[in-house]
Amino acid sequence: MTVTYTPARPIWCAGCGHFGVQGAMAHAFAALDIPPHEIVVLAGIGCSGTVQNNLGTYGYHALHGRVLPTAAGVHLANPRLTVVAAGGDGDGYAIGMGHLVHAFRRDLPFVYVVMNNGVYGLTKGQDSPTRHGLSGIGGFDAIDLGLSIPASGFLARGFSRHPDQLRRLMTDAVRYAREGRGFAFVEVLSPCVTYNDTYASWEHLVEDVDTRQGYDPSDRAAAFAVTTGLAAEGRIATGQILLDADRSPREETVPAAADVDPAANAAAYQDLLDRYRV
Ligand SMILES: Cc1ncc(C[n+]2csc(CCOP(=O)(O)OP(=O)(O)O)c2C)c(N)n1
Ligand code: SF4
Ligand SMILES: [Mg+2]
Repeated sequence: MTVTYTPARPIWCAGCGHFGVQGAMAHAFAALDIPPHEIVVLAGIGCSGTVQNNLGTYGYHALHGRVLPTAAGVHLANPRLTVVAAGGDGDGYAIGMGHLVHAFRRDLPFVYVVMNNGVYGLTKGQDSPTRHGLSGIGGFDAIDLGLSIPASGFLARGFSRHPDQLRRLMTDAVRYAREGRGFAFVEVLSPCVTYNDTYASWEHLVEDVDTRQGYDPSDRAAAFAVTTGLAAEGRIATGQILLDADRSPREETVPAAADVDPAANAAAYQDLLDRYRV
């Protein structure tokens, strides 16, 4: 089956890193030959929060910071869908931060892509939780948070300037979630050329752990030592940082078909309506 994904007209500034993220998503969907009607891309609020408009899949624009619970709801309502949540560092790590802890902990099988540019691009460049110092990054690190939660099984970081690496990571993430293995988290260093142009500085700071001799992404403690060690040198780990490749699909997270059948749940639904109407 040949599937083509034709973007609409993105509203981003020329050179914005988010173009690379969109390209990697479209590449992953095509490489895995997923029919567009089986994919839902949800996004939060921000420049990053418009990516779903540019893909020929189902799309949903969530409330600011609430893309993760919304994506979880989509997955639970129809586990056969491939669900990709996306958003910015402001959306995901500031107002939406609490949900990220539960997404790692709960480990539902969908993808979450965070476009990290160190700023709130849409509202003209205020600092996000990840921004620190002149390098434009070095504050909060979501990969380290993910490593600290034992339920996490897929943690990766790419860079919009390195499209081959990003396409590979995105494809692996979508495959992992589509196979029902668990939550696949991909952070993308995605520079904001207008308010925090970090293409050049990040180019010198990133190190792809996949090219490190002996790096084992199934070793959580070693991964943590590498990411924090690089951070202590002011550098940024990219690549497949954690992968629990043996994790099999977790059937217990998928509700039985009857659970999402509106007819079977009509009485409970009516009860909910009655309770919240007053
Ligand atoms: C409830 C609420 N609070 C604040 C805002 C203002 N606001 C819009 S986008 C945004 C942050 C965007 O930053 P980020 O998620 O990093 O996306 P980027 O634009 O950098 O891609 C904020 C604070 C809002 N829209 N809604
Ligand atoms: S303001 Fe920044 S994040 Fe927003 S579209 Fe422009 S370059 Fe991208
Ligand atoms: Mg941002």
